[in-house]
This record gives sequence, structure tokens and C-alpha cells, in this order.
Amino acid sequence: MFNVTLVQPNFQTGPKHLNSYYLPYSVGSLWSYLIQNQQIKDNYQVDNWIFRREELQSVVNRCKNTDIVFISLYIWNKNYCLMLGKVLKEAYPNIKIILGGPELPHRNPNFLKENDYIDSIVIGEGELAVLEILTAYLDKKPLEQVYEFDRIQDLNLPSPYTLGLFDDLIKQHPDIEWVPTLETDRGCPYSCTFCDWGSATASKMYKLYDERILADLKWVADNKLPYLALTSSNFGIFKDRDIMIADMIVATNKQTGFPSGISVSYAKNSNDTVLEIVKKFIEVNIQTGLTLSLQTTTEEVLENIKRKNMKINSIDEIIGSAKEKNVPALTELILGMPGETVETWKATLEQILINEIPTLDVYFLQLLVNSPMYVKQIQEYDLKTFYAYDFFYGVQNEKFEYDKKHKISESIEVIKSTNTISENEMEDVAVFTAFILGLHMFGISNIISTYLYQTQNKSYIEFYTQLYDHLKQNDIVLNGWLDQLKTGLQDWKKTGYMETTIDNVFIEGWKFFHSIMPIIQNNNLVEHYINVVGDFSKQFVTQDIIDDYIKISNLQIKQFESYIHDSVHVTVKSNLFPANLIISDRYGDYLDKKEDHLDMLFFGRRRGWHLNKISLDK
Ligand code: B12
Ligand SMILES: C[S@@+](CC[C@H](N)C(=O)[O-])C[C@H]1O[C@@H](n2cnc3c(N)ncnc32)[C@H](O)[C@@H]1O
Ligand code: SF4
Repeated sequence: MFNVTLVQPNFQTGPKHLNSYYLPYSVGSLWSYLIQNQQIKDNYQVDNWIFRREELQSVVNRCKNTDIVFISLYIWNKNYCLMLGKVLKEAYPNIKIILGGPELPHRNPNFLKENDYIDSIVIGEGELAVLEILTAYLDKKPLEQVYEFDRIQDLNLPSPYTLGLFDDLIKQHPDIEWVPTLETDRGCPYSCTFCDWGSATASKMYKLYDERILADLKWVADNKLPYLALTSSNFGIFKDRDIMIADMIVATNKQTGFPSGISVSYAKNSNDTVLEIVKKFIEVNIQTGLTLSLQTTTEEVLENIKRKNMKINSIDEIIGSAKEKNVPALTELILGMPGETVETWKATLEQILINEIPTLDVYFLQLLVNSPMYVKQIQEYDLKTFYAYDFFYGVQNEKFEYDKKHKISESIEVIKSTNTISENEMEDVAVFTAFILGLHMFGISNIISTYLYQTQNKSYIEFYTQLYDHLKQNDIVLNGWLDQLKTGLQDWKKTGYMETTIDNVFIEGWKFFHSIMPIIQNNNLVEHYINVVGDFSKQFVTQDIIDDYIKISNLQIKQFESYIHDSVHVTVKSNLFPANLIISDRYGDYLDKKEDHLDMLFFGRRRGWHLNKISLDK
């Protein structure tokens, strides 16, 4: 019998207190495919599953009987994995090291020369290649250096879940809340230049079988796993089928309570179907929202990144229908795209605010090694980048020093300037964006800015620019935070690590845009800043409006130790709202530790955890 070690290491994911890890689904899928072959089943067994960043020496010790190692490379584990391959080969010169996965830098002509401990790499889907590799090994034939097969069209693939491949892992780690992924299809017909959807973009989508999907869902529920990530690039694109899958998820949730939260990437040209699906999820309280992955609203930029002519770009229309159906929407934007300027970025923010999209996620543009942008657009748009290390060390940053010392720290290449936005402009507009997010999306000022827009046609960007300038001049504390955020950004670019602690809140690079509210809440300043915005707004509205705004905003923001257990009735004295209000906690979950609360402000934001629910008291 030959021994195979399967390596797909992840960082801990989600809120710290949950101790969550993704199941090593990709290598699990390869194994479930392989053991359909009797010869392979009779001659090979799994020696070890490496699902997290164990110390290299511990993995080396565990691999003393291993013959072949399959390693799955992603942006979040590449350096660890490459070092692991190297030290394994040093320890056991006969071991075979096989690499695959989306982060494989196969376009680099020197990759194999520079990493001569690698026996083979597999480009794209791995199933057919690993079968060929294990068969060749059994037949004592030499392995090829590079394997690349046509995509599998008939995805009649066995599932690692229902074959029980993860059962032992789950038993051995009762302290872990595992996160499964549900594969419903592969591929994506679009070719957005910043993306590399498993190297299967600009390609036909092929479907996995319905029976398998249903069985996988049952497995998720049987194992009581609360959170499920769908891997589809365009869920809802196959109208009837995807609605059927949504119905399956809903039915499983109704029967068992699982899964209770999902992450989904929705179809871009099927607004009605997507809305129907999201509505179904929300009706059974599955925590999700309508994610509008807009990235930008600037026409020219959409053209540059090949995302024009998608129906989601008609925001008014889709948001209108979402509101009609009472489906909350959230949107994702990317700062620093080719062609974006400070003005066009602000215009994009204005669009999002006008449409009252409750949650906004902003990312700095990242260069993924196999994306069309990496391959073709760097020179054209003069994309300048730096390496950011702290995207992954958020939940366990003490590990960073260890990884740095051992040359296995992971990073993402992030854009710092382009030919249409300078470094300095990017810093300033990023801080301004963090300011808007912190105040508007987290509930300090949204009620008053929306009122001003609706009744006085005051543009949001105008309001926030005035407020920003006012606070920068008159509020030493907030001004200090904004300066520290900017310095944090500058340090981030120099060292790759945003080592900024602002008033006792540690700011990690990836949380940059969402950092102001945790700082405000950690310092018990919610009420203070609502009053500050109230004072500033007195120049535009009456005192009655201000009084109502202050009272309601205070209740709207979910604050530690001021949780709303029973709904609160609010009498409204001005025309800020058309009727009296009832304010209640959206989820009824109350945390014991402030640290966990601050964590949830970030992780719960996409489902509106951070804001209490306001309804009209009819
Ligand atoms: C689920 C998911 C997540 C989950 C985490 C998943 C996990 N840790 O396991 C969450 C939501 C947390 C996530 C987050 C992020 N993700 Co993500 N995610 C995915 C997603 C949607 C599905 C992955 C999956 O299971 N696919 C199904 C499996 C079967 O496909 P596969 O992994 O490609 O495996 C096949 C082949 O690659 C190959 N293969 C894989 N491994 C191996 C190994 C060997 C030996 C061989 C031979 C073959 C082989 O064979 C497999 C079967 O055919 C993919 C997109 C996609 N659909 O693939 C993006 C994707 C992997 N994510 C991506 C990115 C960029 C991110 C983020 C960095 C985004 C961000 N800006 O912050 C974060 C960071 C994550 C972190 N750890 O901190 C990129 C990765 C690019 C890269 N070069 O690694 C992808 C490809 C999407 C994209 N935007 O282009 N992600
Ligand atoms: C998992 S991706 C979903 C992609 C989705 N299929 C789409 O069409 O947008 C989630 C979000 O991550 C962000 N993202 C994806 N690639 C990125 C990149 N290269 N740089 C920065 N952010 C990125 C985008 O805002 C994207 O909407
Ligand atoms: S961003 Fe989404 S739609 Fe665009 S290529 Fe990637 S997966 Fe496809």
C-alpha cells in the first residue's frame, strides 16, 4: 500500500471565538474521484490531512511513511506550501511532490527550475491528472513535469462529504466549527480582468449532479454545520435548477436548522431569479443578503475590467425591486481599478448612497497571479503594487512573526497607484471612504444624510465632504484617528503590515475600511459622535429633527451592554420619519465579551448585525 498526504492548509476563518476552519475540500474532491478507480483504491491510502498551518517539522514527522504529497496552492497558503514541499523533499528524497490549485504560478518559466523539489504541477482541474499520476507511479513510470487536461464536461463526480472522507477529521477536532463548501457547478462565462475563478473564467459552466448536491446538503445538516460557502461564480444563472437548489437549501434549513448562514456569488444578468432566491433564503432566516458585486459604477472602468453590459450595473432597477420585495442588499466595490480617478470613485460612492444600499464592502484592488490583469494590464495602466501580509493574519497575528522568521508568511499584491490615481490621492480617498463607511454604514449619520438628500437634494458626497473637513478641523480625537489611518496605510505599503493600533483597536489591513466604528465603540463614543453630527447638522434642519435623529441613531446602533432585548417604541416628533417607530435587535444574539462584540461588528456587517431594526409603528 502506498501512502498519500493531502495538503490544503487554511488560516482560521471568521470570528475568532468560533474557531472555524474550511474543510480541505479541493484535495478531498481529488481523493473522492481517485478512489472510484479500483486499482487506486487497492493500492493507495490517505496518510495525513493537513488542513491548517501546522509547524513544518510536525508535518515532516507525520510524513515519514508518505510516498506522494498532493499540495493545493492558494494565495493564502502558497509560501507555506512551497516551503513544505522543499523540506519534505530534503527529509525524504524519494517522496513525490505534486502541486496544483489556483495560485500555481505556471506562467513563470523559471518556476520549476527555481523549485526543483517539485516533481509535477497540474494546471487547472486536477481529477484526471491525479489519476494519471497515481497510475504512472504504480506502473513505475516517470512522472511528467506538467499535466494539463481539457475540462471535465460531465461533472458526475463523487462527493468527499458523502464518501465520509472528512468524518475522522471532524471526530478528531471537536473544538473546530468546520466550514464546508458546496459545489454546484464549475466555470464562469465572464472574464473580469481582476479575477481568476479557479482558472476557469471565460469558460462554459458545467453542472454537478442534483442528487449529489442534495446528498451534500444532507451531510452538512447531519453534521450540524451552520455556515456554508457556495463555490458557484454565478448562482442563479441556471434559472430553474438554481431555484431548485435554493429550495433544497431552504428545505434542509427548515427541517434541521442547518445551514443557517451562506455565502454566495450571484449571477450578474439574472436579477429576477437572484432576487427570488435571496428572498427564499431570507424567509427562513438564512443569514444572507442580495450581494451586488458592482466593483465600480464608472463606465470607462467597467469597460477596462470587462464588466460592462451586466444587468446588475442597472442599480436603480435591481435595488427598486429588492426594496419592493423587502430584500436587503449589499454591495462590493474595488478601489484602484484601471481608469478610476478620485472624482469617479466619489461618484461611485454617491450612487451607492443614493440607492440606500445598507452595506458596502470596499476592497483595495489585488493582483491575482493568474488573472488577465496580471497577465496583460500591469503596464497598460501602470499598476504599482506592494505586498500586504496582514490579510490572513487577522485572527492570529502572533503567528505572523513566526511565519516571517521561517519565510512562510503569506501576502497579497495590492495596488497602490495607477496611471489615473496617484499614491497620495489613493491614500486620501481611502481614508475618506473609511470615514463614510464608519459613519454612514455603521449608523452614526445615515439617518440625517439621507434626510438631507431626500428633502434638500443635498448630495451625500457634499454632506460628507463638509462634515469631514469640519471634523478634521474641530475634532482633535477623530482627526487623530484619520491621521493615524493614513499613517497606517503608509506603513502598510512600506512593511506590508499595518501595525496600527488606534485607541486600543488593532487595525489590520483588510479591515481598514471598517475600522472607525470599532474604534468609536471601543471608546464608548457612539453617543458623542451622534451628538457631534447633530451639532454639525443644525445649520440644515430644525432642532426637532436633530432631537429625533439623535434619539433614533442611538437606538439604531447595536452597542455592547446596551443591547435591545425587548423592542423599543419611539415617538417621533418631527417629519424625520413618517410615523412612530419600533426598534428591535435583528438577530437577538447578545455577546458577553466586548472583544467578541467588536469582532462581530466586522463579521456580521454583511447581514446587518451591527444595526438594530427600525420599523414603522403602524
Ligand atoms: C470558497 C472560497 C473561499 C472561501 C475560503 C475557501 C477555503 N479556505 O478553502 C472564503 C470565502 C473564505 C474565501 C476567501 C478568499 N478568497 Co476565495 N474562493 C473560494 C471559491 C469560491 C471556491 C473554492 C473551491 O472550493 N472551489 C472548488 C474546487 C473544487 O476548485 P479548486 O479549489 O480550484 O480545485 C480544483 C483545481 O484547482 C485543482 N486543484 C486544487 N488543488 C489541487 C492540488 C493538486 C495536487 C492538484 C493536482 C490539483 C489541485 O483541482 C481541483 C478540482 O478540479 C474560489 C473560486 C472557485 N470557484 O474556485 C475562490 C478563490 C479560491 N478565492 C480567491 C481569493 C482571492 C480569496 C480572497 C483572498 C479574497 C479577498 N480578496 O480577500 C479571500 C482570502 C481567503 C483567506 N483564507 O483568508 C481566489 C484565489 C486566487 C488564488 N490565486 O489563490 C479564487 C480562485 C476566486 C477569485 N477571486 O479569483 N474564498
Ligand atoms: C468572492 S468575490 C465574488 C466575485 C463575483 N463572482 C463577481 O462577479 O464579482 C467577492 C468580492 O471580492 C472582491 N474581489 C474579487 N477579486 C478581487 C481582486 N482581485 N481585488 C480586490 N477585490 C476583489 C470583489 O469585490 C468581489 O465582488
Ligand atoms: S468576478 Fe465573478 S463574474 Fe467576473 S470572472 Fe470572476 S467569477 Fe466571473
